Amino acid sequence: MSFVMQPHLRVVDSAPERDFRADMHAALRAPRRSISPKYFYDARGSQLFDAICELREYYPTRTELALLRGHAGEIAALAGHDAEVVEFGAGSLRKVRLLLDALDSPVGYVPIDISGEHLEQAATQLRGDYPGLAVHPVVADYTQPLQLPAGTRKAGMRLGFFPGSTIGNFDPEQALRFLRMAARVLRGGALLLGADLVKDPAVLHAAYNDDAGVTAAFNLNLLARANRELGTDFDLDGFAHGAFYNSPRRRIEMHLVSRRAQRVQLDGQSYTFEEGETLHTENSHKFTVDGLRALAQEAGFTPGPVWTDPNRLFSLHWLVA
Ligand code: AVJ
Repeated sequence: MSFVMQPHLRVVDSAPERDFRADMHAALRAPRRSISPKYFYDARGSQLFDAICELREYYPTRTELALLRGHAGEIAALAGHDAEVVEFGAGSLRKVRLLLDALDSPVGYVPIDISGEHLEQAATQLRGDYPGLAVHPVVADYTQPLQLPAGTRKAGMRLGFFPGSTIGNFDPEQALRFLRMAARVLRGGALLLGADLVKDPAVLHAAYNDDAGVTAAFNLNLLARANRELGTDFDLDGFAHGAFYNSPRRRIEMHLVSRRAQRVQLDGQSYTFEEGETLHTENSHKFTVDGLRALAQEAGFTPGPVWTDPNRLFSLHWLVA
């Protein structure tokens, strides 16, 4: 590719950086532009996401934490002793700590994440706090077919953990593919899955259009990251945060909306944006309890207990693999 030849560019030879560059080219070339939300999560983006989780308007994190706390005993009973926890994405340590604290002598923790740096940090912290726990991080993209290290000796069930409604970032077909893969690697065990629920669109709208503008900053950080890592020249003032509920498709869509006609350069190529043209940065699908259970069943799980909060904002599913 031509960009390798450009001496003014800092070329970091890592798979994630190459993917970001290739995916940004593909996004900018396409007539309807979209890029994976996985690129939100550089160091700055992860910080902003943590700030989102604290927002008054953003109910998913605190609701799910309350469900985990409130049903820790039932979850522990279902998991039995000596479980090995496999987390898809090394997300917030807070959630997995709650789970590990609830479980009866968990023997292993296998976090899977595309960011090796993020994984190492998570692993080091957990090793310090859970001396008896075998922590085996796996650097991988869990949207791709996956091999896990052989189960820990004397382990009980393999318990998958996929909190935060991250499953909502997938299209329905991708979600099915992910769940099929999860059912395969967890066979004989179970998956504990968090899924955000369909609800009053005004509540959803507020959660992705917070008054403090943190979600807007999170969305725009994608362009700032591209400028830092890929050498693009996105004008951050030239784009606006756009988030709306697409009700037929039951999803929040986030876009970066061009405020005017403009050009962006990447690796010597110039791309134009018309006023109002967007780069689609995220889908966040919402589920019904029955819809999620049907999807899991289609993927090879046997749906078990479901826990929801009194306002039915969020759901936590026990799915037998
Ligand atoms: C981490 C994907 C579940 O979709 O709600 C938060 C990410 N985007 N605010 C979500 C997000 C905007 C979040 N997930």
